[in-house]
Amino acid sequence: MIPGSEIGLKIDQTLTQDATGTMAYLEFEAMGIPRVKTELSVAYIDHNTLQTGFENADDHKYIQTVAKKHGLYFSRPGNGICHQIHLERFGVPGKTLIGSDSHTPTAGGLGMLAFGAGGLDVAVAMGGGAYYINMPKMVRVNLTGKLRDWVSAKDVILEVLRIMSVKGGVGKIIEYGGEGVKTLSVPERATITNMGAELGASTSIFPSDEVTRAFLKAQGREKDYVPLEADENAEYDEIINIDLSSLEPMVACPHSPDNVKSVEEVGNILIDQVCIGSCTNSSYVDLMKVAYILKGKTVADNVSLSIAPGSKQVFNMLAANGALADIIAAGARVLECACGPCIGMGQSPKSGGVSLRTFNRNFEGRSGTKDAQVYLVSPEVAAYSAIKGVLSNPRELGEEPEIQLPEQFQINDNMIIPPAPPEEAKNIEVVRGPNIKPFPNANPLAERIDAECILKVGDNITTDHIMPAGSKILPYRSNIPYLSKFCFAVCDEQFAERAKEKGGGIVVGGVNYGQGSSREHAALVPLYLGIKAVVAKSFARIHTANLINAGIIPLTFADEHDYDAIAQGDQLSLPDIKKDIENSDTTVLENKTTGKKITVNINLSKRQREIIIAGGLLNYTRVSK
Ligand code: MIC
Ligand code: SF4
Repeated sequence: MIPGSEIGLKIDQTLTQDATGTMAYLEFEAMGIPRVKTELSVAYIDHNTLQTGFENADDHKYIQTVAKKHGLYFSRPGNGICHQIHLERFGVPGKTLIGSDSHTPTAGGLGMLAFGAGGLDVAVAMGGGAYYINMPKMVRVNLTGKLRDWVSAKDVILEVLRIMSVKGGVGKIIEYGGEGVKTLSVPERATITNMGAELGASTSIFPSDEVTRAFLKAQGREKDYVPLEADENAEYDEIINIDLSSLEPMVACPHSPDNVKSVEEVGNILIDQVCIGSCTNSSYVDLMKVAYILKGKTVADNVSLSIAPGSKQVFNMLAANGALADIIAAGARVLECACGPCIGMGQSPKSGGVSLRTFNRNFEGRSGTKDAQVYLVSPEVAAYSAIKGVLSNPRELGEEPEIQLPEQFQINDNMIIPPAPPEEAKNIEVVRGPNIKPFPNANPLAERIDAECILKVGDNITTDHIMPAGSKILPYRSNIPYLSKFCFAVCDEQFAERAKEKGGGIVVGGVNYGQGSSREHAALVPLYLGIKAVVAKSFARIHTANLINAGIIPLTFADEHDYDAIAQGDQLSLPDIKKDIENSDTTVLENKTTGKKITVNINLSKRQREIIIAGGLLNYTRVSK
């Protein structure tokens, strides 16, 4: 386990959501394995719940039937967001989990070792194969003290983002420890591990302690409890100290989760919209606090407030104890338990609108309105600002009431359908609607690559830039040809047409290329458009794996200044690429337009090299079978 070297992990549990799940199950089916080999696999429906045509409903049916046939639990639409439900009903301390969603590390709040991955990696894990990552470095975040009134877990992770930035966690696991940990409940810990994804971290994890036991007990799952903590003499590559009692309400300003300031610093800016929900901040206690703040008040005239509870359990409990009535009376627009506005499924702000959201990402255009100004805040800041009409500091509310986790959550798993027993499974027919199209095939690597620099982009390009989501595009997640029309549209509307006309090319990027979501579509669509390689200053973890799985070569500049030696439209060549992928750590990239020869690094393990040479993971799996 040497930091930076590739390691394979045995995976105990997997999860998928519907926007990435359809592709993951098509890939799983292509492997020809009859039943999942994990201890537990769950297929959730939570992203594509806005059904404005047959497409999403077709995908839901496909996933439901595939799950039943192949041994997976199926969480029906309406049951809630995958990460929230997994925490409540399935997560087990000490087990490994991978999910086809970048926020899978949410389960680290329970002491699980949980990673976001591309769909194909999840398919391989369902088939019993190992999950490969580069051995991360370890960062310890020591928490001391206790949060003051109206300061919350969201403010803790925003502070970590302020300190480390959206690329500060790349290649690292963030482990939380210290006396302050005891003061945070499991859902609060989960808010923090959830947004470790925004640090670019491999994952984040909390110890499993008495607080964990109490949570599992309240979920009727005390038997799943095991105590886990770091060894006393554990060594870390980096240590960060945070005194919880020194924190104040924070806000991540447009358009990056690490553009963090205090609410006081930003001041009382006028707002148009407030959205509360998402896998980051939609737990029972979060929404009880929101209900308390809204009780007896009215949402300001200039504000539209939407609230999506994280799960049916949360929603039901708010309904049963009357808190939902306070939320409705205040004028909130209550949405179903799903990702909703977080992934641009409805509630796009007005032109240039200012939106406060309790979510985890405020990338440009993600809300569905290109020029919207999205700020990320805690539920407390969101609710208080919604009634004030301007960004406001909830500490003005005075003393915070004690709102505790219940001793017993309301347990009703009637929206989770178990798999069919093996003998029945054979007869189940998988239902495939017309929206399901075959995925693109990569070809084995050629001796050399000659291609144009078809696009040059800057730093921190997200997968939302490469393959946007939102209500108009997401329904086509199983239709790569259709999706390709929107590839890189946020950066360059002509990109898709140009790539088609020229038969593809090479993309040049800056640092942290491909941060954000785990969507493998951000690799499969460029593959479909003929992209052969991406040359960048550095890459985000999950996207690198997805590129390799798709057979697209990720290369990094040996000297970052050479980024300036390539312009969009230049003719490029990698004359020795195959030979060098086979046995070198560098290769030469010739810029034929300028004549300059540039050294680029090949940071790939032996296994990854074989995958690229075979033309992607599916081809590699077929060949190695
Ligand atoms: C997201 O938050 O961007 C998503 C939508 O949940 C993605 C997955 C996807 O693109 O389907 C993620 O975070 O992995
Ligand atoms: Fe859903 Fe948003 Fe969480 Fe992604 S970040 S899983 S879209 S709630």
